[in-house]
Formats: sequence, structure tokens, C-alpha cells
Amino acid sequence: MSDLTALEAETLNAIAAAQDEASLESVRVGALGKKGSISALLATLGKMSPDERKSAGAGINALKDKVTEALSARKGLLKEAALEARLASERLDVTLPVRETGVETGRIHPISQVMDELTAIFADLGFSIAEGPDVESDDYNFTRLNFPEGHPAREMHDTFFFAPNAAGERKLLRTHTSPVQVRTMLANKPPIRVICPGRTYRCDSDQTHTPMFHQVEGLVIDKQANLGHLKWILEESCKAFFEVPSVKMRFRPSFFPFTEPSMEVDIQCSRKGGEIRFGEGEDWLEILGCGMVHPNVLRNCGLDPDEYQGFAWGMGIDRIAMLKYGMPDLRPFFDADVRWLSHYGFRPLDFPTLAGGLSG
Ligand code: 2U9
Repeated sequence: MSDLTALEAETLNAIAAAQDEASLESVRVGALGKKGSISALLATLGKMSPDERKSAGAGINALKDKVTEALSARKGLLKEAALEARLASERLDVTLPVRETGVETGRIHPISQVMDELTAIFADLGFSIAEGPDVESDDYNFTRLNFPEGHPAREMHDTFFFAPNAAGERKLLRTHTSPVQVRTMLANKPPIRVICPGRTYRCDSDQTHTPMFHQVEGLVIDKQANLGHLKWILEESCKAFFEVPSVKMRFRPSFFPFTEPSMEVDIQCSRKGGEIRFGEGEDWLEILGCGMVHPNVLRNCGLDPDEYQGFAWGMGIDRIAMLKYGMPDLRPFFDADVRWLSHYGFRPLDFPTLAGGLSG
């Protein structure tokens, strides 16, 4: 076998054996590159006599052409095979249902949603949001709010008390969010405009009561804050919350130790076929309590009642969430059942704003 035939067989074998474009390229470089075997043969032509060059040159060039052709054919095959492999490995079934990520499947609890809606509404009216601890002192939960020592109203709240500490002080789980307003008044000078959403606790459990429930309370203190302002704020916030153009409200006299005068507020509604609608109808539904802050409370919170006055209100979030979103039973609120939450919950990225829409 001549040298040329042997080189041809060796190079063509190497080309056929190359399994990918990278190894084919190294075969090409080994044969046709600057220092390649065929290039070296071509370089010998210059030193030959014209006759030798004629006969040897034809053979070497024929080999070069053959190798070039084999390289290009193999390259084409390898490219095709690589594409086939990619198509097979990256194959996807476009008819399969899309699997949602956690952000898409997760849901916001209706209570959190209603708290966020109320926060958006009152933030728009210029209110700040204040929060405080769930474990409170008797002083902030009752005494400063004008509940006299031993007064039956303290029992009415069905308070969860902790065992007294070494100093004899008996902490409790707050029965309303009102201690947050006490803390706000002690720490800030008027004008004050806050809402206080949060968890509250009373030892009470039946079809319409749970031992832990949620409230939002509001407080406005200024030199001339009055019931006219309160009425306007309640009407505007109710219209925004229930997403209706108008509401009628009815104020009935009531009693709370921390407000004087005190009122309970009903809103007009219609009840047809088990469905409640607001802003229309002949029925009334109680939704909140309110009043002018008692002068004793102002005094107990470091304010002079001859200089400052104000109003406050409170409402149960769980109940208004049930009303707005048509949930018939309170108990599943606290069951942590994902089936209930996926039905009644809200999409996490659709958070409520007044401009973007409260409930989506
Ligand atoms: C301060 C002064 C006054 C908060 C108020 C109510 C009326 C009220 C109930 C509604 C339903 C509680 O969840 S509920 O049972 N609340 O009726 N709350 S006025 O008044 C305050 C609070 C703090 C310093």
C-alpha cells in the first residue's frame, strides 16, 4: 500500500469514526490544517522537479479533494443527527395543562383580603395604620378606656387572663384593638387619624363567635373633630368597601364605656333569596359601633379634653367579610382547609387598591 493510499484510508476512517463536530474538526485540522498530514505532503511539491510534481501533485490534490468532500458529508450527517437528538430530548406536549407556580396557586385568606381592602380605603382618606401586641395589660385594655374596676363590662368581654406575674400584674389577651389607640394617643400629639386592624380574643364559642376574631377600629382626635366628620367617614368607607354608589346608614343610641355619646350603626340592605345586597332595600343590618371619645379616656391618655376631642369606631372583620363575599359559615375561616381557601381566597398579586379595584 502506497503512503498516499494508507493516509487516505486512515483519514477517511477517522472521519467516519468522528461522533461529533468537535472530533471531526480535529480530524480536519490533523489532515488539512497548517501542520496537517495532507498539507505537509502538499508542501513537498515545491521541492520536486516539474515532472515529479505533475504525477505526485495530481494524487495529493485528489486525496485533498476526497478528504474535503468526506469531511463535509460527515459534517452534514453529524449536524442532522445532533438536531434529531435535540428535537427528541426537547420534545414537549403542548396539549398538557400548564402547571401553575406557588404564586399562582396560593390564595390570600378572605380576612387578610378584607383587612387589605380597609387599609387601602382608609389610607386613601389620610389615615395611618397602627398595630400593637395581642398580650396586653389590664390597664391599656380596660382601665384607661374608662372601664371602672370591678365594672360588669369587664366580665362582658369574657376575657382570657394569664396567671399573675411576680409583681402581681395580670396580663390578658386583648378583647378589642382599642389598647392600640391608647398607645397611639400616649405616643403622639394630635391631630391623630389611625385605623387599628388586628386579632382580638374573647372566651366565647358558638355558631357566630370564635375565641379569636378580628377587628378594625378607627380613631380621630383633633380640636374640632365631630360627629358630622364621623358620619361622612363611615359613609364614604362603607360605599368604598361594599363597592356601591350610595348607602343609607341608621345611627341608634348605645352604650360603650369609652365613648359618649355612643351609637350602633346599621346599613340599608335588601335580602332576597338568601342574598344580601347593600345600597338598596328595606332591611337594616348592624355593622359597627362608634361614638365621641369619652373625656375620661382622653385624660387617661394624656390629652386635655378641654383642648381636644375626637371620635372612634369599631367593627368585626369576620362578619363583614362573610357579608361581602357571601360566606355562610364563620367556622371554615379557621379550619385551614385548602379546598375552602382555593374557593373563597384571593389571588396574591391582585392586591386591593382604590385605583385598581378593591376585590378584582
Ligand atoms: C379609644 C377610644 C374609643 C372604639 C369603638 C366600638 C365603638 C364598637 C365593637 C364592634 C363590633 C366591637 O367587634 S365588635 O364586637 N366595637 O362598637 N368600638 S367605639 O372606641 C374607642 C377605642 C379606643 C382610645
